[in-house]
Amino acid sequence: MLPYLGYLLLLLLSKPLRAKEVVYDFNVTWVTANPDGLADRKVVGINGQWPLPVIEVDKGDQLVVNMYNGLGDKSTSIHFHGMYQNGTNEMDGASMVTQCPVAPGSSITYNFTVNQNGTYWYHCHTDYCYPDGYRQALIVHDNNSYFANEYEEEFTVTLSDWYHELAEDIKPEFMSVYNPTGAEPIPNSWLFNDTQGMSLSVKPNTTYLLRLVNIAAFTAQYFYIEDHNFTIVEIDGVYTEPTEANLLYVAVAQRYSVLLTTKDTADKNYAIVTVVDSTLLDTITPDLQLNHTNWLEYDASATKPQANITVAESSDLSPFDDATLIPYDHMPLLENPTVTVNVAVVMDNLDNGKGYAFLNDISYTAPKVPTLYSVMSAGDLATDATVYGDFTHTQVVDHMDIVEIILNNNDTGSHPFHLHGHVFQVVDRYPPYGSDFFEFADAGIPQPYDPNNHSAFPAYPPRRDTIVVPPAGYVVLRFRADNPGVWIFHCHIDWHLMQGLAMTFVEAPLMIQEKLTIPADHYAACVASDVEHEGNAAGNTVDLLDLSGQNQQPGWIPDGFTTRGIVSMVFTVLSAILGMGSIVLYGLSDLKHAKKPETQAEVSGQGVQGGQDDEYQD
Ligand SMILES: *[C@@H]1O[C@H](CO)[C@@H](O)[C@H](O)[C@H]1NC(C)=O
Ligand SMILES: *[C@@H]1O[C@H](CO)[C@@H](O)[C@H](O)[C@H]1NC(C)=O
Ligand SMILES: *[C@@H]1O[C@H](CO)[C@@H](O)[C@H](O)[C@H]1NC(C)=O
Ligand SMILES: *[C@@H]1O[C@H](CO)[C@@H](O)[C@H](O)[C@H]1NC(C)=O
Ligand SMILES: *[C@@H]1O[C@H](CO)[C@@H](O)[C@H](O)[C@H]1NC(C)=O
Ligand SMILES: *[C@@H]1O[C@H](CO)[C@@H](O)[C@H](O)[C@H]1NC(C)=O
Ligand SMILES: *[C@@H]1O[C@H](CO)[C@@H](O)[C@H](O)[C@H]1NC(C)=O
Ligand SMILES: *[C@@H]1O[C@H](CO)[C@@H](O)[C@H](O)[C@H]1NC(C)=O
Ligand SMILES: *[C@@H]1O[C@H](CO)[C@@H](O)[C@H](O)[C@H]1NC(C)=O
Ligand SMILES: *[C@@H]1O[C@H](CO)[C@@H](O)[C@H](O)[C@H]1NC(C)=O
Ligand SMILES: *[C@@H]1O[C@H](CO)[C@@H](O)[C@H](O)[C@H]1NC(C)=O
Ligand SMILES: *[C@@H]1O[C@H](CO)[C@@H](O)[C@H](O)[C@H]1NC(C)=O
Ligand SMILES: [Cu+2]
Repeated sequence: MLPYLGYLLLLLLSKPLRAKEVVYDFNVTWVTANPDGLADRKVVGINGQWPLPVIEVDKGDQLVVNMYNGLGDKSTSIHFHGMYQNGTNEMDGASMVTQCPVAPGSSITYNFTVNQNGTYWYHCHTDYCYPDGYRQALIVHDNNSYFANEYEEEFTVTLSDWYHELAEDIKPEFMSVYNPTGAEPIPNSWLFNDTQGMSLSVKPNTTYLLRLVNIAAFTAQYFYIEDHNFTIVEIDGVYTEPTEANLLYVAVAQRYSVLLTTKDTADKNYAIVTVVDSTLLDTITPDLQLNHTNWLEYDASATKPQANITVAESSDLSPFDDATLIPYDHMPLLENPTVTVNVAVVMDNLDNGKGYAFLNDISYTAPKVPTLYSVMSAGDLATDATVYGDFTHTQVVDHMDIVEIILNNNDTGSHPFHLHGHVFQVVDRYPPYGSDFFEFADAGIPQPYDPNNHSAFPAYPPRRDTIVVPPAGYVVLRFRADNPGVWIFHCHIDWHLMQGLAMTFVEAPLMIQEKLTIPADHYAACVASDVEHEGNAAGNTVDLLDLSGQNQQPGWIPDGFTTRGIVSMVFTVLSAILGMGSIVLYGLSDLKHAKKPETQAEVSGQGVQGGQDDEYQD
């Protein structure tokens, strides 16, 4: 009797509940690819392949990734975007935040439990290596989702932009005195699941789950399917009330899962249309193909016509407003904040003439010791933000604090902000999605959030891990500090992160010390990279409050000079030196002509910056 009961119990429990260990061995090396058919280029491959493998696990699984850096010339790491890393902060993969860069010839193992559902991705988070192809989807299957029985098959599709040059070769032209306005590098092309002109083969009268992931370095894209509506069921790993839509705006790092029901008849193929948000681009050369057609293929023998595009950049056709979605679990608005972080996005020049990005007056500059390792070695002082240095922009919060981030945008560009380790509630956004969202509202005059005069907060705010803060507008976000760890909050446009658009949350540092053990191979990566893994942000292990020698952002332009003034002065001098009448300031294609060996001053300027734009940031 008893053994029989035991057997029954085992039968009942083992099938749905047994979590397994899913192991991936990644040998990361350079390979050659040409996904847009325009140029062969060096890309980061895994086990000799590119596109990279999609990581797939079931909810509850233990995911183990053994990574060997076989690149030979470049450090690397992996961030599992959207994974909470609850209890495993050391596995978050952000170089100089939670680990050291993994040097060529070194290995590291990531090992964590995936206790969440939905659509995610993984990407390199050391220097700026993910635009070089080191990014791919990560799917967490969940047979218990409320829509699990509503679809027959699923598709995962990535959207991305594509550069023909290595990010490290683009960088010197972007972070340059020749580009004082910080005009972002213009991609050469755009990809749909790492290719172009793809067909998704479907049967009529069938429902599919389509997972969309924007894995681009820079640009958002609009997405729609001709003559088809679909139902949003997930954003960034959070199930939503099923919500019908026909046009999505997918910013960098965001994910949408939609249910798509095909038509009853199969006589025709339909265009799947993507349109680049061209308001992000400073220059649009005539050769750029900004909108693309892929197909929902009902009949392989029928024609595949190019789409008749119905969305223009500032058309009155508005994308679905993600700020209005309701999480399926109806988690209510978090209570009033116990900590408020009020920061504004600012783009400005520093005294080396280059363009930087700031939250208030700090341009994130990587510390000499990964912030998590400073937590581990700071004892009781770990609660003092001083330890983490002046340029990591660290906010220390207590366990279970309700944190409210008021993110004002004093810039005229939009920015997709991402928080590691959490999803946040989107409690307010201005302006709301609409015709003037991407153009800037209010004539581009920043409208800061007023805590005493704002629109009513939703009862069940949408939660996600990446949100677009509109030009000259704001977002207000809330999260509960229920995940001890060091979590970076940053703009996911990789060029803006390079310019310093990031800050750090150190959440419950004393609990981190209690609960975490840094694996030996993680510390060994520091030794191999010659990066210190003890002490404060300056590597001081004796006096943790002495930050002398810390990495710093370059100096401010002296009082009495305006940015415009100094930039035009620099250019006057340069024009004279170079014997040029004028230099066109926008677009890298123009900058190429102006590219010159850096002057002595430039070189030493970079030296002072240290971690800022040379090392260890994504
Ligand atoms: C990684 O791949 C390269 C190129 O195929 C090979 O030479 C190297 O031995 C591999 N290393 C490991 C650790 O698998
Ligand atoms: C991964 O971590 C789990 C839990 O700590 C442990 O049981 C397991 O042995 C680890 N696996 C590997 C391959 O390190
Ligand atoms: C989920 O369902 C699919 C399809 O029915 C099946 O192949 C898979 O094994 C199931 N996964 C789990 C963890 O039960
Ligand atoms: C994850 O899946 C479970 C079971 O399907 C569900 O109850 C839970 O709400 C989901 N989590 C989120 C954040 O949507
Ligand atoms: C997209 O690309 C990945 C990686 O090559 C592949 O696993 C996946 O099946 C592709 N998606 C579709 C819909 O073909
Ligand atoms: C899509 O939804 C709109 C508005 O709800 C509706 O007017 C239209 O007929 C729908 N289109 C299709 C193809 O179902
Ligand atoms: C489509 O599928 C539904 C449900 O499977 C079925 O009731 C309906 O008759 C089908 N319609 C056609 C035209 O095949
Ligand atoms: C689509 O792209 C073509 C060529 O890039 C351009 O001429 C056209 O204006 C674009 N249409 C829209 C709606 O963006
Ligand atoms: C494209 O769409 C417009 C607006 O709906 C329509 O007037 C035009 O005839 C269409 N062109 C083609 C080639 O279908
Ligand atoms: C952002 O703009 C607002 C409104 O113009 C201004 O009050 C605030 O000082 C600016 N913030 C920063 C950091 O420049
Ligand atoms: C509150 O905000 C609205 C919209 O921004 C504005 O029109 C109104 O004047 C503000 N009211 C007060 C009292 O500031
Ligand atoms: C982390 O796990 C704890 C329970 O161990 C839970 O209370 C908390 O909500 C989790 N936080 C996140 C962000 O997953
Ligand atoms: Cu940005």
